[in-house]
Amino acid sequence: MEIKHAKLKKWVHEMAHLCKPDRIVWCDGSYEEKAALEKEAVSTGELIKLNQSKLPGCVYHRTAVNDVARTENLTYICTSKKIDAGPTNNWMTPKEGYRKAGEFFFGAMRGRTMYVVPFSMGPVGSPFSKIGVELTDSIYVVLNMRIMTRTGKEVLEKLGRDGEFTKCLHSKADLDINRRLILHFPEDNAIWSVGSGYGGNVLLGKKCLALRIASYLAKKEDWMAEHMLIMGVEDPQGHVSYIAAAFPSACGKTNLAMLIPPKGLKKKGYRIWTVGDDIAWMRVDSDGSLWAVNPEYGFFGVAPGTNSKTNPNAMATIKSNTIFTNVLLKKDGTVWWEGGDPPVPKEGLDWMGRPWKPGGEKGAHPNARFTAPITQCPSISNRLEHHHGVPISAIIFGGKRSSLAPLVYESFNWQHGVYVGATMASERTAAQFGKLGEVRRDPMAMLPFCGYNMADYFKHWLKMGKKMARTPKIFHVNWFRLDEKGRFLWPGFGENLRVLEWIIERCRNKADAHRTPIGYVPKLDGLDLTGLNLKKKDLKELFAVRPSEWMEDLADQKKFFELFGEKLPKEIWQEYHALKGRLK
Ligand code: GTP
Ligand code: SPV
Ligand code: MN
Repeated sequence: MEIKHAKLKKWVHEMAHLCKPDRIVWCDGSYEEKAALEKEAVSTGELIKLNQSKLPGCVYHRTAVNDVARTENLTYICTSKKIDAGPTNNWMTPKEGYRKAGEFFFGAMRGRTMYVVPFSMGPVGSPFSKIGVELTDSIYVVLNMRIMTRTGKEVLEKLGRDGEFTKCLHSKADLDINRRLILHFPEDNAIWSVGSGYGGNVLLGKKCLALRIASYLAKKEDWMAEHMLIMGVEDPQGHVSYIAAAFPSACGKTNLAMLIPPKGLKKKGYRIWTVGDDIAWMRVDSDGSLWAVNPEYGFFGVAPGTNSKTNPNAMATIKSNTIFTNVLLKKDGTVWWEGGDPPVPKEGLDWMGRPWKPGGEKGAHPNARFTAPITQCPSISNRLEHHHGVPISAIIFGGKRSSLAPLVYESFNWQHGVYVGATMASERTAAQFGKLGEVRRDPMAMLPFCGYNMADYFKHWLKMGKKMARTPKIFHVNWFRLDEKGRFLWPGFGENLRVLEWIIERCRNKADAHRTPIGYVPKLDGLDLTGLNLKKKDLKELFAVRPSEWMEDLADQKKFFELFGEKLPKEIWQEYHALKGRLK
């Protein structure tokens, strides 16, 4: 392959000089290349070929035992000034970052191949897409990037002789957690990740580029990069409303994006179209509305809990050409996970490769994942390749809250909605290292993904609202409220469409609501609950807004907001005091 981009060639050469690979391979994205890479990875044990008659094109991978989720404590924003990273990010100067990680990268690819993977986030050639080039010594990463992004020759052609690209360097090195760093250099448009082989740490187009670097670019260039699913809800008249929803990691984005209507609502004629399940890039278009594209091209979804009842579209998507990571490997060369389709296998090898039998430890890691092409999803939207994306009618924030937040509420206006997003909180899941279940503040589900000072990020949200002729309405949902016995009050999954129906009707001024201190909540008979056996008492509890609990939450919000000092926009404090006033 002839490389016309002089800067790219020079950078690849310099990085090879640092990492010292035995050889450099430029990936062209061809089918032959994929087959050869798979063959090599199978020969070294990096991948296991699954049963090709039952799971055609599927392979299996296990990560190192200490490398199963994003390591937020080792993730840094490297800017010249600390204030630009803000109080919620780990920070180093670029100089220190390059030096520290440089030591780990030095010679790390000896005896290995360095693969050069050009990729496009967003359709190749769309004016809203961004190009990156990832250098990696992991075939697993190359194969995942081929699914998660648009890769190959066309991307290099698009880049031309001098196109802008994000420089992404990855080496698994020796997978040592003490020599692991995930560094972002927004001022240089560069990412360095070393010492890990886990998805979010190493598929550099995803969280690192499409959120951390992109959020920084978006602020500069007046657009938004968000941790949001995008879905179309087609109503019985055939009108499709598009929704973008931000939930923290492992809080239900993939599931909502692929929802299948429950019986009662299907009869009415609802249908869901999936645009994206994790990341949204949004701009104000010439019509003054907010438009969104999904920069990714695949799903890197949580396997446990996924089955033909909870998410039939996901199950159909992962029947072929899928990479399974850290799930249970069955005797017949197929896979399973906790909360997967029955029957529970009688035996198998667990995610660490040890013999497994039911009743003991988990067979799959709770953060086990599948990587699957988005084009295989039965509910895929026909707007996927559309360069302008889809117009957004509603933005939804949500988290895992076992109490406090009602099933759904609507903010009073954009500024109040930004405050609702900024005060999001959620219980910690298996998607990141740390104590499970602990409630942490996670504004807009972006706490681990905002590439700059979050106070400036709130300012940016407020500013974007002013740029729009029509702002989407902003809602908050909570599928995870518990009863006194610790059971979910709301059945969730497909039934969530009942809440989406109310949301869309609110956007069209067609549904009634009840004004509470925190926002508009549906009336008790406001949701269509046909076919659901929900007790009146539980429904009341789902919609309950308790001022004393909210006052406690306000105290926690205050502590969080004070981290930002003078930088926090005054509008956020305004909304905080207004809510306090309404609660009294
Ligand atoms: P990331 O890929 O980490 O960003 O996660 P995500 O937000 O896409 O989460 P996902 O849809 O994969 O769901 C994570 C877990 O939440 C799974 O175990 C689901 O079974 C569970 N879940 C999803 N939706 C619901 C729901 O409506 N109710 C309940 N109770 N659980 C849900
Ligand atoms: C998340 O943790 O939010 C994910 C998975 O979507 S990862 O790519 O690992 O970040
Ligand atoms: Mn995510």
